[in-house]
Amino acid sequence: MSPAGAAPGLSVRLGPLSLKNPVMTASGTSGYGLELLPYFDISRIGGIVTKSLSLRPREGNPPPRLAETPAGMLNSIGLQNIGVDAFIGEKLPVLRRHDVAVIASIFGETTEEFAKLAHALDAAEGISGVELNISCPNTARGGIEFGVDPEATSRVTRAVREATRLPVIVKLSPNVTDITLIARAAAEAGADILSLVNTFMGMGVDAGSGGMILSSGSGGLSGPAIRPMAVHLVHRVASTVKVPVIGIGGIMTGHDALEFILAGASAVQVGTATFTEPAASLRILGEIRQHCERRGAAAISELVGSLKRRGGPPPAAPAGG
Ligand code: RRO
Repeated sequence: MSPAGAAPGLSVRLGPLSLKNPVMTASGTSGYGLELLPYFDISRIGGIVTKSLSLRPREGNPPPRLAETPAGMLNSIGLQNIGVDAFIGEKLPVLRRHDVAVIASIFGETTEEFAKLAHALDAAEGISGVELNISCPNTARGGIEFGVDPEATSRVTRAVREATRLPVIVKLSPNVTDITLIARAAAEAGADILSLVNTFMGMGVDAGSGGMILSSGSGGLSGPAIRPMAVHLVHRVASTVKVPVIGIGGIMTGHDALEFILAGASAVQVGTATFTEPAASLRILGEIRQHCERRGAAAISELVGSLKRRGGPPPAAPAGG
């Protein structure tokens, strides 16, 4: 309990990664973080996760590659990005002027490419960690190919672990039969932190024209529509592995963020909300602070995993998917 009137402690520790507060932006939802500067002071949030970076620039998929859905959004961007060298040379020097943890999301088509990316970022000043995107649903090679297979997850995590001293976050896909198998594989191979979930595979059909809505057919579904599924998966993973977990999936309010934190997440990432409200992450941080004050919690860390079963003891890890 906090002494009356004392501000709650919002800093969080995720293994080797310390953040001033638990709210980050999610990869792919605000470019390289600089896009947010016209809207708010990015040094007030816990961290920025960049769009996934590849060794060479990528143009991504042809339009249409974004579509609204009931309570969410489908995307098939196809990993458009400027490439790691341009990020380090052009974006990072500007980001470094802001006191915010920068997490570089990385994407490779092979294990070797992931390791090269991690190595390049290790040498760059101003990076607080790397997030391995082994869960992109929108590419023919790499991405989700790793994230659906415990052995491939293990191989790529180990290779990155050996290539960098930076904290290693592995971002998991929900498009698997048993996410705990992938989570265990990543943790045992040296992941410091797990983040989950990336988007769920989805598809939109325009019944009027009889065509597909996205140029690629299927894409990734995000937004409030996926939140209960994401909270469930975060709870399963946090109950299974010892490494800290970052919760992602349709967080629009502080209350939504608390769902993930009570279910076991030490921090959260805000994604789709940013498309309609660029400063959503900062507002959500304020709402988390108010929630702690109302509950009399001295620190947000007190609430991590504090979920209680209605009328009974705290729940054990559920069996099965
Ligand atoms: O760029 C994308 O299409 C994309 C990526 Br890399 C990802 O990880 N998740 C997603 O929904 N879209």
